[in-house]
Amino acid sequence: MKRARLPVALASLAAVLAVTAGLGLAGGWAWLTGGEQEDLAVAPSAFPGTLTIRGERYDHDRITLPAGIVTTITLDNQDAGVAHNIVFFDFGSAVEHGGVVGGCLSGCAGGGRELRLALMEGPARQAFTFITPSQPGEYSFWCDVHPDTMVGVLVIAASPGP
Ligand SMILES: [Cu+2]
Repeated sequence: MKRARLPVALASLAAVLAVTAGLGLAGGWAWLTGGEQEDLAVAPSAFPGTLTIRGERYDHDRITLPAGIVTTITLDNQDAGVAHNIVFFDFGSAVEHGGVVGGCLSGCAGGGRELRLALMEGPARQAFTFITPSQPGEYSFWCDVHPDTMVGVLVIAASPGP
């Protein structure tokens, strides 16, 4: 029964994303993560792909993605005249971290593999493509300039069982 309902859930999800794209993604994401999780089996990969910064805040403080996939996130800094970036840490909190996550394929600072973007003064956008960590768990992220207020967690979901 669950499998038969999946296409409906996908269609609903697409509709929700289409609608929320014009209304502000934060509300849509809250709706997606607030309930209906049993039907929305695709929710772990439903992050809309753009992380917006406004008023020295990320519009998502929790990004859930599957393990070991190639994905692209666009960082959209809308704070005019204010420099921001994003960096992802290996484990633990942003304060007690174990180093920067690797796996960046393009768009990261200095062309390196570390998942750290160069500081950019808004308004500006930067897309970066990376391989998500293979190890499920929580990876903190922050802005190097505002580590007290601009923090969040990248949740790497375990791959679904057979
Ligand atoms: Cu910042």
